[in-house]
Amino acid sequence: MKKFKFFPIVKKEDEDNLVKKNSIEENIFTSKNCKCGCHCSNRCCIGPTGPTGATGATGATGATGATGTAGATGATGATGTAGATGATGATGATGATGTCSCDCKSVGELVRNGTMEVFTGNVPTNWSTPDANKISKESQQGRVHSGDFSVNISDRGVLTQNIAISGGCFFEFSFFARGEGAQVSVEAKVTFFNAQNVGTTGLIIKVNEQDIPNSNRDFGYYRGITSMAPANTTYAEIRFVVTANGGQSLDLDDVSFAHQ
Ligand SMILES: [Ca+2]
Repeated sequence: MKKFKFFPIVKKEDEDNLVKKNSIEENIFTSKNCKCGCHCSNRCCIGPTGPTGATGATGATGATGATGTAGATGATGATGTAGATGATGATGATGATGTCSCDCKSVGELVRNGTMEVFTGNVPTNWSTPDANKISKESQQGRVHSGDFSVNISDRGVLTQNIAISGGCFFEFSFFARGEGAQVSVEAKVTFFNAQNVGTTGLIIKVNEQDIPNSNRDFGYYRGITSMAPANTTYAEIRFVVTANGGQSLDLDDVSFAHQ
């Protein structure tokens, strides 16, 4: 019986790999045992150095360095032109209510004992006279305007009162009077005085004889407004001067002086 020898089947791909493997092993073998210029010319190991390759790409930018020291301050420049005026601001809030410091503000009645209700001797308290014999307290019915008393002033009798005031104001002056007889006249005068006692007339109310009521329970009411007291006024004087004939006289009551 004929014998058959079996050979392994080798694929084409395996043959190529085998050739490649042998070639690599051959080169390795050659590199270990040969040097260029030796007798194994057909198996020389390494060829000459090739040309330098192209320059590689530029690397990434490095980190920023530290900030340097500040330079010296430069010279001041010229002043620029003024800008346009700005718009007006909003109106501010209303301030607190002020207090009146007006010296002419009324403080009420300024005459002391103008009602002639209090007397010191023959003279009403707070009033003055150069001759007390011409002044007397009157209490008869029909001869008193109000209260219990009036003051009686005989011929050439004078009755005054000084009242401290400030200048620059107007004042209202008034009184009630009756004649104890028809031949009685009276001049009532307000004079403003400064610190040097220099006077300025502020008001004169003059009532002639036969013009003053002289019946019982019948008084005349006289009233006037002064001129403005000079700025340097320190006090006002109220002065009554009576002229009467034949023992006649004037009954006076309820004198008033106040800021107008
Ligand atoms: Ca009286």
